[in-house]
This record gives sequence, structure tokens and C-alpha cells, in this order.
Amino acid sequence: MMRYLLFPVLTVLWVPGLLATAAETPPIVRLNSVGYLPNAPKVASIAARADRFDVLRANDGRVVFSAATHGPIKNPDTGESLWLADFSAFQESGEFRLQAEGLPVSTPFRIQDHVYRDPFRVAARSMYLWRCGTAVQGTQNGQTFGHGPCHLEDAWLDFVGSPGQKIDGTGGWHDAGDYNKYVVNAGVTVGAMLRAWEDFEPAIRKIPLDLPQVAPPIPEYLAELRWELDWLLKMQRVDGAAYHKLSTTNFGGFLLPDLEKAKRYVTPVGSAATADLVAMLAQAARVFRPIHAALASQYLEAARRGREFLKALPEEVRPNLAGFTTGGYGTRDPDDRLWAAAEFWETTGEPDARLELEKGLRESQGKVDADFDWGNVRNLAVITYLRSTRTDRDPNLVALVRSNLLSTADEIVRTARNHGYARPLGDRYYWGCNGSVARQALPLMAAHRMTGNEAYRHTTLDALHHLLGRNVYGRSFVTGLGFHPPKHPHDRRSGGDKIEDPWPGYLVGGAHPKATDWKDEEKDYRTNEIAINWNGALIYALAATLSP
Ligand code: 9MR
Ligand code: ZN
Repeated sequence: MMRYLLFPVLTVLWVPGLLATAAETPPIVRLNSVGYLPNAPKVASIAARADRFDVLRANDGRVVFSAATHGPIKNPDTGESLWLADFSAFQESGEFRLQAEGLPVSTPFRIQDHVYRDPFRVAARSMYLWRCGTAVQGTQNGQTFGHGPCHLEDAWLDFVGSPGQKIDGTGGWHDAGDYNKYVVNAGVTVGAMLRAWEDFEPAIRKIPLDLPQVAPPIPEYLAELRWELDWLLKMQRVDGAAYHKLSTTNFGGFLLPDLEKAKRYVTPVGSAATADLVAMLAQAARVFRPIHAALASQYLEAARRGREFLKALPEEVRPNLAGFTTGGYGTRDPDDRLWAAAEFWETTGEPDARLELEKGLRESQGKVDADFDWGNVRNLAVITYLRSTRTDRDPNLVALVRSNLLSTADEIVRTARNHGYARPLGDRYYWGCNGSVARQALPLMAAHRMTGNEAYRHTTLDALHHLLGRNVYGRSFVTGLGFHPPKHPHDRRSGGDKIEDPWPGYLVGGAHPKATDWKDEEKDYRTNEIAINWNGALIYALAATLSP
């Protein structure tokens, strides 16, 4: 029976031209509108009383699965009562909808082995579309997005004592909805993306990213990282220290980047940025070594110079950002130094780096965080330490950190289970929290690798389900993907071009301070901006779902 046709009015509200109307009425059935893997758990949240539900084939409405719901369950952060429709037992591939008796049918979704391949490609390509210092172009849903070469004057030295002089600071990725470039935020981004390569290389290699301007033999994914890494080399002073950022003095307008002509400057150096640069380049040296030995040596040599600077100056160097109102990314440096020691040791095996790393891990009692972002990269150090196959680790410390990792991963699993939309971050909502939801995949997948416990991988999938539609809005938080994605992100390219749709593949920051505070409005930079650290995390989480 084609039950969903009983609700033609609501179905009609979801045709693209009428989305503005639909925006005010979130769908009753909230699920990952991109889809599910056949052999993994599949749960939808229904925001109305429902005792039973059906899964219907999308093409003919035939009922292919029916079951009782669980509920009501209270979801405090949205103040709702929800009924859960668990159709995990249904493992057929195809396109489906879900409907509870008497309620409007859901948007269609797929069940398929490779359902996250294209989202992975689009999210990874979004980094390419963020490139600075070059022309970029990409097509999505029949529309072609692009801009000409931008910011070719990067960057002036006026704020570091050489007015009117320049270094070559071209290249890298724009940070976010703004076009500035910040080394600290590059850290957690590149760290997550290199970790994805180290964890899931065979699967990533199989996905063509279709990037223009990238030629073999370097795999496309690494070529994209190289674009940022080669820029980082330029952000290093001869003494090894890194400029904290490269930026205009104030945020610019909503113009395509090649039309932004305000002067851009490097700021003074900082020890957190320097440590992040060391970590990224040391990790990259390891990853690139089998592929491009000369490049790997260049990265390692720069990492070593950065490390020498840090060793000679154990006190924190806070960058002087006076004169700038753009992003601050101010952060204490101990976790950044810890991460630098971890990557440098893993790549070189040098004992003094291990001693520094193990000292730092002991001082923090081997802590592993359930929730982390650019301000705390300790987890990146922890994961590298635990993943290492080097034989000189302190076995007691390994045992402690490993047990902390597993209890943190268990805590994340529990948090997702106790949340009405299986949000692994629970009720924590802050600037960029959508990125943190995706980033939880790092400790989860590290725990999965160590134990084989599928609950950890399933919670990674929960994070993606939440971000792609199983949320109070019933909407995807990633531009160009899934049902009713963000239309008006705070992104200067999307606001500055003539195309109605925003640039594709970008995760918006998300609701805060309350679960219901997201606004799909361009001016709402607090909840609707995009940023490399959020996409880097999304790329990691999507990579974790790919089959090798
Ligand atoms: O992601 C950053 C968030 O954690 C901070 O609270 C916020 C305010 O400092 O800044 C966010 O980062 C923004 C950066 O400062 C400038 N580029 C856009 C970033 C995303 O909004
Ligand atoms: Zn640029």
C-alpha cells in the first residue's frame, strides 16, 4: 500500500522550490537522509506518538519492514518526547522511506554499502575548494562553483617589524567563511586528515576525488594535504618559529576571494602555532616518506627546526595579535607541545622526543578527552602514542592511556545511547560543536582498532547520522548533501557569487548555546559558519565508514 500518498500536502512541501515553507515545519521523522550501511544499526527519531512504523520502498511504497517503536523517551536538550524506530534488522539495499501510522512519511534515504562514498568525496573536495592562491572550480548538483587566483600578495611583514616588506605566504586553505589563514586551526584539521590517511589509507585510495590540477603519483587526498603543508613551510621563520596567523586586520566583506584586495599580514610568532606546525610536518614526513622521499625530508627538516626553537624556549610564547580583530585561536601550548613531541618521536624514534611525550602524558595522568577541538590537541598525541609499534614505550604508561581511551570511548557510546538523536556529544552545545561531534570519531575508531568492539564504530556512525539529519531540525548540516541542507552558510564565497546554492560539502558549526539555536542565516556566524577544522573532522568520520 502506498501509505505515504495519504499525506500529499506535506510531501509537496518538500519539493525544492518550497523549502522555505518546509523550514518552519521540521519533518516528524528524523533520520540520516543520506542513508545507512546495510549491516549497521539504523534508527530514526520520531517527534510524535507512534506505536509502530513501516519501512516502505521509495519507488512503489511497498512495505518491506515493520516493527514496534520504543518510547516515549524524553530528550531534555530539545524538550521533546521522541519515539525511536529501530530498523537495524532490515538489511536490504535500495531507496526507502519510513512512516509511522497516521504520521507523515519521511524523506527518502538509501541503504547501501557505498552510501558515504560520495559524501566523503564531496567533503574532501571541499578542502580543495578552500584553496587560496589559485583558481578553483567544482560542480555539484549541476552547478559550477569557482573563483580566480586569490591573495597573491600574501603577506606583509608590517606587524613583525619590517613595514612595507613581504614574504611569500601564498597557498594553503582559507580558514572558514573568512579567507584568513591560521596555523593553530590548521593543526587540528591536518592532524585529523593525516590520521584518516594513517587509519584508512586503502579505503581512501579507492575513492577518486576528481580534483583538477592534481597529477599522479601523489594520491589526490595527499596532494590536497600537501597544498596546506607547503603553505605551512612558508609560515615558518628561519629560527624555526611559526607565525601565528596570516590575516587582514579586520574581517572582509562577502566577496569572492579574488576580489578581496585588503592587505594581509603575518602576525608575530607563537609557541602553540610552532608546536602545531612541528606536529603536522613531522606526521606528514612519515606519511609522505614512501611516496615522495624528498618532500618528506623537507617536512622533517622544518619540523626539526621548529622543535629546536621550542626546546630552546620552554616558556609559552603568546603571539601579540594587537591590531587584528580577526580570528584569535588563542590557546595554551602544553597540549600542542605534547602533540609535537608525539609526532616527532613516532616519525624519527628519537629518544628525547619520547621522554618529553611520556613526561607530558604522565603529568596529565594519561587523560583522554571525549570532546576536543583546536584548543586541545592532546588526543592527537595520545592516539599516535597508542598506535605506535615502536618498542621503547613505557608499558605501564601504555596500559594507563589505553585504559583511559577505552573508558572515554565507552562514555561516548553511553552518551549517544542516552540521547534522543544519538548525539555522541550529548547536551554540550558550543561554537563549532558539530565539528566536535564528528571529531569524536577519532577516539572512537582508535578504541575500535584496539578492541574490535563494533559499538565504537556504530557510535561513529551515530555521529554522522546526527549530522546528516537525525536531529531536531530533521535536516542535513552539510551543504549540498542530504535533505534540506544549509542554504545560507556564513561563507564569503557562497554569499559573494551569483549562484543560489552555497558551495558544497561544508559542515556548519551548529546550534548553541541551546540545542535549538541554529539559524540557517548568512549573518549568523556563531551557528552557521563553516570551517576547516569541522570539515577535517567530518572527513575523518566519513573515511571511517568506507570499506577497504
Ligand atoms: O571555531 C572557533 C570557536 O571555537 C571560537 O569560539 C570562535 C570565537 O573565537 O572562533 C571560531 O573560529 C572562527 C575563527 O576565529 C575565524 N574564522 C572562522 C572560525 C569559525 O567560526
Ligand atoms: Zn585566498
